[in-house]
Amino acid sequence: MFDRDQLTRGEIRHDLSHEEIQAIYDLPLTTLIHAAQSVHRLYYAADEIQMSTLLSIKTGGCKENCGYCPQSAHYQTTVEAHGLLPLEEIARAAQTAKDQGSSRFCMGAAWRSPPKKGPQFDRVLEAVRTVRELGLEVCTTLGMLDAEQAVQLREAGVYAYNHNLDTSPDYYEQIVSTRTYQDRLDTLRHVREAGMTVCCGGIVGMGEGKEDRIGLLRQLHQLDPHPESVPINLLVRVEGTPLAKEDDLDIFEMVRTIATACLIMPQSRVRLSAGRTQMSDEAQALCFLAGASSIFTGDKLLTTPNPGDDKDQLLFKRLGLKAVPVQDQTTKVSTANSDRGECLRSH
Ligand code: SAM
Ligand code: DTB
Ligand code: SF4
Repeated sequence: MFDRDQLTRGEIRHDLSHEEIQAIYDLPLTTLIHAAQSVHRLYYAADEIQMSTLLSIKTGGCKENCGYCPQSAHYQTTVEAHGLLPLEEIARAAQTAKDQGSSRFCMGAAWRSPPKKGPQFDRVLEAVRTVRELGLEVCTTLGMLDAEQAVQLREAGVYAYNHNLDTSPDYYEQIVSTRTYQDRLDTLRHVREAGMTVCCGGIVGMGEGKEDRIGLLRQLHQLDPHPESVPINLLVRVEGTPLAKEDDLDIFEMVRTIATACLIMPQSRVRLSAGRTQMSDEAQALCFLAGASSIFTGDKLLTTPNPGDDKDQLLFKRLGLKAVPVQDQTTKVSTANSDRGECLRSH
């Protein structure tokens, strides 16, 4: 069995079994939260939350059939599709995000994978350079990447690439059939090999069982190095998608997922991602206690609602939390090592 002391010392491991991760997940909630918060403080300031802002730079009409996603062309939702945004519009949104305290700007596109070379991909690369010039950490999430595209994005200045595993390998086929789990792992390898940091997590509340949440956590834990960012999304149920009528998840399952992620990937920044509009302030506070130290800001995620800056500022004030300061990112080298250095520094 795992050594609890080893765990709370924040040691980096990749070899915990399903049963060992389950034993952590099943700890009394008080013990689990205390352990996760203690480990979190080894690497991060307890009162600092990273603010990340999303912009959908190409919306809807996606060829994939991810059962949760309002942007899939397989489902009829109210999402208004649009092509790749003009550069000026992206630059304006990034400037606004910076002015409002965000340190990371994440551009998302509803693509199976970005178009190979050509004017569209060139515009994405130009957008990356523009956002980086503003001094923001640039994140992109554009679907599957091959090795060459990953290098191009890295050279343009992408710091982090988001590509989620979504759920356990066992439950995955119930949710998506147009791309395999292995396709996702291949993209993550290309991202890592190109020298970008990895942002990879999943979604809870899709009707999966506890064993699937643990299965997802184990997949993330086995990635070596661990993803620098781990977004945990609570399903946003969107009318028209196959998961629109999914039952509510007991919110403590989300809290346990976050705390376990913090314990089994101690240096990773765990992000309380989609689904905050469905959560009470108290539930969000529990997620922060469980070690979540990042959120998406603004009143919109990619296409669905998010609490918005006024609500978040009030919540932060009540909880005594503050944003990770915006540092000039223009000279930051996007390698895993520099991100780990930053984690250690911010302790
Ligand atoms: N098309 C790209 C891809 O799939 O990687 C990038 C955009 S995609 C919308 C980014 C992630 O958002 C997905 O991997 C999924 O984890 C999350 N997501 C999408 N729809 C969601 C929903 N309704 N609720 C919660 N998370 C969602
Ligand atoms: C992630 O894990 N969550 C964000 C970000 N990465 C790209 C996206 C959430 C999307 C929620 C549904 C929507 O707004 O379309
Ligand atoms: Fe397309 Fe990404 Fe939505 Fe899947 S999650 S349908 S790949 S936009």
